[in-house]
Amino acid sequence: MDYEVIEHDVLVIGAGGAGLRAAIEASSSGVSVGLICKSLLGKAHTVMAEGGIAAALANVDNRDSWKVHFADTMRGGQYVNNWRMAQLHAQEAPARVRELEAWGAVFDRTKDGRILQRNFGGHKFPRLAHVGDRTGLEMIRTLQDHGIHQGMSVYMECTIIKLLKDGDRISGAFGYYREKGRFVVFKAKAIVLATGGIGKAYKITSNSWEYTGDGHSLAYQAGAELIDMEFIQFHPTGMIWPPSVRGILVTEGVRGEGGCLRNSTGNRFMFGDIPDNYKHQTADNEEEGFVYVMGEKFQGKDSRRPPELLTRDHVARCIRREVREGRGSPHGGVFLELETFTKWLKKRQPSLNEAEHIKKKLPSMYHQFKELGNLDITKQPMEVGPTTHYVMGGVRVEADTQMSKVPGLFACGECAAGINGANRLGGNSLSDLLVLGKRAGEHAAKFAREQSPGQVHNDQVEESAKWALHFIDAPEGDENPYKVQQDLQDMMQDLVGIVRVESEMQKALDGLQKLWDRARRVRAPINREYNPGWHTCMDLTNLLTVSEAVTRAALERKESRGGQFRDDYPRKDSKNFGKVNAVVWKGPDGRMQFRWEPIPEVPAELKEIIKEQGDGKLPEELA
Ligand code: FUM
Repeated sequence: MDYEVIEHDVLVIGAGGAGLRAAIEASSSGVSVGLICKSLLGKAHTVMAEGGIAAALANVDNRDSWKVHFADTMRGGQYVNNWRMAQLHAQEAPARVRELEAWGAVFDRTKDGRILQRNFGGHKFPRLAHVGDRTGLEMIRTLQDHGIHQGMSVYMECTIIKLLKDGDRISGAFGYYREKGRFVVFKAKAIVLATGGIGKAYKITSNSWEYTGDGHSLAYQAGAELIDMEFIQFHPTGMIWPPSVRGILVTEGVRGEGGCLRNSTGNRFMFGDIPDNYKHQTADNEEEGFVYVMGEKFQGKDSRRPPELLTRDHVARCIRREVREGRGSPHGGVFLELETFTKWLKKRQPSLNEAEHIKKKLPSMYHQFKELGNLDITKQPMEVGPTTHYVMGGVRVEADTQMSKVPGLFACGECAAGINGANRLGGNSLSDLLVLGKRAGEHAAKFAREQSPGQVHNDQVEESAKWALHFIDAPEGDENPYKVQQDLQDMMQDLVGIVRVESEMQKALDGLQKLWDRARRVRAPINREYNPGWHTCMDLTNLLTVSEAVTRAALERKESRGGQFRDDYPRKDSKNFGKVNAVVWKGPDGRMQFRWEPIPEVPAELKEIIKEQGDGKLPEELA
């Protein structure tokens, strides 16, 4: 086989926020770093975290602290999080945000010039540092500008299809350049996976074409374990009309800026759905456009919480219920309007120009709806519905270093798991990727410095190249890769979506077997150049692997918790599932294996923090 060979100490696969932050850290420690982007540098799902970065800077409410952020993250994750990751994240996020600012990120400001923070679902205090509704974009721009001056080499439009190993440890990666289809071998002492999520396994998603679970699947094939794959986050608000833009994100920032959800009768239905653990006192004053739901001691002007800002899993299910029970909007969603809040604001600030205020706070949303939906959000309500946004599950890694069980293989960002437990709070992904991305880069560089290079074995390269080429050359295939992908997306959406039941998931497992068979027969028989059909043939292995992991874990978890809602087990079952993670891995026979693994015990001092922040209850009582 003909292929280029490139050598680095550390190879980072994925160039969104997590990959960039890891690459910056590794580069700045003096090792040679290669950064691989599946598409162009700067095009990453990170930009879809629009509303802000969660960090307890306490600029808007000085009662905030890492302890409150930690407790909120554990509560959001329903106590199946990795406590150590949640602790590191909450403690280190403020420093990472300030560092980003020092590297040139522009943030909206408080009147006295500090970084402004807004409310977001499940965060007790206004905590999201933001730039209008373009925070993820600003983060990528900053990291990219800073990163390219650190001396890393960037390989764009390059896809990795196999991790190479020397015995147990990582020794490199094999892939191809998407344009010409040329093969490339990267030799590396350490690899960081930062490939993002799996949204393209579903029909309705905020994710773009790159998010096919590559890192999850590469790690799984290389012998790492995946955990928590049953927990999928359906963001409550995606666009639903016109059909061509269905799933595109409508930032939670809209609700953070006072947006209200209403059904077809005009009822603000979230008022009727405040779970007991949030409902300490509800100053149910609809006229004022919001309700206090976070408990007396957290009340105050800046900690008002509209019920629309309950956690995403809860809001998404309420929207689904409204639609199913015939109270939806014309195109099958609900309405999200800004008028109630801007009217309320106008009463207090008579000079306010409501339309300009909305355009200033939510510039991208204004343009998105204007251009894609021909709708003016300053005057008309948006139609929104749930969209597959994020997977809490991913590669099982060690909390402090982010290394998986495969020596030299690290993972961070969405493709790693642990920090979010059963459900991620909005804004925590951006701070997670800064905190744990930095740690992954630091420890990958350390690992690389301490190791001599592993061998790249030619038989592994030849086998992968042969596998890749058979989708073009082998005569007997009769399946269209796009059709297989579409059938998978339809099936996952219908049978393993927001609300799940045993019989449907069993059907999905059978369906997955058939899709695996069909995926072996897909072909894209032209040549390697500019052949997206060929790329899809290869993506299918990743998509099917992650879909099987989601389905198997979701079937085993016979309870409802966070991103997993079972209609046949609608309650949390603390006794059986409150202290365990679902683990899948590839067995020696090539089949997916499953086991439950106990979650490490939360240390006493952190239990105390949770108790103090969470109604005097210990995590084991709350899980
Ligand atoms: O709604 C949003 O802006 C998304 C944020 C996130 O997923 O963290």
